[in-house]
Amino acid sequence: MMTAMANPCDIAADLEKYIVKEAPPTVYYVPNFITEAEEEYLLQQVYRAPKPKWTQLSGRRLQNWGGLPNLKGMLAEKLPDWLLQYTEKISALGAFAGKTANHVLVNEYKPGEGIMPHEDGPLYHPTVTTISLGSHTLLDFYKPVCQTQSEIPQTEASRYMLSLLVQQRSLLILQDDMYKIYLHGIHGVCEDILSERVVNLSSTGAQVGDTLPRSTRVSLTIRHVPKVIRASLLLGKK
Ligand SMILES: O=C(O)CCC(=O)C(=O)O
Repeated sequence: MMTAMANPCDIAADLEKYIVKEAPPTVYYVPNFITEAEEEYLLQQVYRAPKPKWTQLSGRRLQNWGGLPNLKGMLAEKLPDWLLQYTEKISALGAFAGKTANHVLVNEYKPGEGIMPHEDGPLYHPTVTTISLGSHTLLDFYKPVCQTQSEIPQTEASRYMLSLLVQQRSLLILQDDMYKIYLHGIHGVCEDILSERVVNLSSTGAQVGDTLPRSTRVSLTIRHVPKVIRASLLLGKK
């Protein structure tokens, strides 16, 4: 896989073996997708970005790379080389149906921070790929609010479906129903207690009942935005 890896394996050839069968279609979970040296390199690059590159939100801060996706089309900006290496590598696995990822969100979560359940929506090719740095997290999945059952209260707890343990240095790929139908979120907690609802434990080395304290986690959310405005069009060139 990555050139610096001690034990390279060709995940493009057998991506299927990384499918999490206990989840609806389709989750690929690849532990140790990058080496510790690559993780350190990526964290260094993230923290070398100038302060204005960060946007502080409630519960996390983020960097946006590649342009701002919107309905009219993203005015694409070239990704820096340190991200290009990885967007190209993941795209070469076929994650974006032959297209190359052109957008990266860098999220930083301190222990106790998280993100509300949400869908990634229609601005992206329906695949999200995530490299995790610095810490694990638990990614929780929820059924959408059922419009035909408005008389029954639908709480977050009643819609909760399953969780994935997403370890540092792993690659997670979500496609199909796991992208299009179900919502995902991260609870703002300082530690995770693993239950049997964490469905990918067999590929993590962790066990039900383990308590995992969180450190600061940085995620690289790598996607393809199909609708792009070329800068040359804006400048009136053909
Ligand atoms: O940090 C993560 O793994 C999830 C990020 C996410 O859901 C998002 O940026 O929309």
